[in-house]
Amino acid sequence: MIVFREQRNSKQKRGLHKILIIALESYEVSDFKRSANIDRVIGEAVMGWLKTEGFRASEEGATAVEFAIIAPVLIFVTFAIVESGLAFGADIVLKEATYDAARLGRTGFVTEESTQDATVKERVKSMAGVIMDADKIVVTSLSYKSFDTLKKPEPFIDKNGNDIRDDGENYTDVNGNGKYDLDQGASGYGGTAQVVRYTVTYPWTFHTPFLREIIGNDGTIELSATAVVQNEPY
Ligand SMILES: [Ca+2]
Ligand SMILES: [Ca+2]
Repeated sequence: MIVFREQRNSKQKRGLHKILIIALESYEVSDFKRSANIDRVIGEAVMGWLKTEGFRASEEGATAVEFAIIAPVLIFVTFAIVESGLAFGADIVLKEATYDAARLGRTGFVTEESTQDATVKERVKSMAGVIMDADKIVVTSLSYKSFDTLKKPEPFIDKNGNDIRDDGENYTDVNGNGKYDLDQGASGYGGTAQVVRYTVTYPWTFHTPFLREIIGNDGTIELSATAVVQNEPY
């Protein structure tokens, strides 16, 4: 637990506050899209502050050293909080975009001189693109004849009675892709009154170094959203 002692000059607190503001101001949402270097942003903010007022006026060497140790920790914790908040926000935005695109998809609406695929994807990307890189958003959809068959495997004749489909056992190629599938959904947006499951994913990347260490995978997590709708009888 890090606590500033009250009797100490409040200059340190003001200094930290100033560094945080400088760093946060220069570290905008758009930086996440460009994979900005957070080390550089914080480094420049600290150096900028030290140059202007820093410790030049401070005569308490020990306090200065103490502050120099604590400041980076507090700054990184602050960035971790900001980054986590942005990731949660992005997750909510992605879910909203997915629901909205699914609602659009169920009407069969197609933008003039476009396709349904392009229309649906454009809706997701225009909504979620405000906080993430639209080019990295992946939209997939699978259609089913009814809710009963949602995510169900293609039916097969279980000759040897082991409850799994073995090579050579006959099956019904529901989605017509020429092979047996554990999910019988057909790629696309389905026909009239069919059930369609929309899935949207995004590789969200954290930039704070110690957060990246904790998360692993180069600081990238997959945000995912799904929506299931039944097409209108168009
Ligand atoms: Ca079998
Ligand atoms: Ca199949």
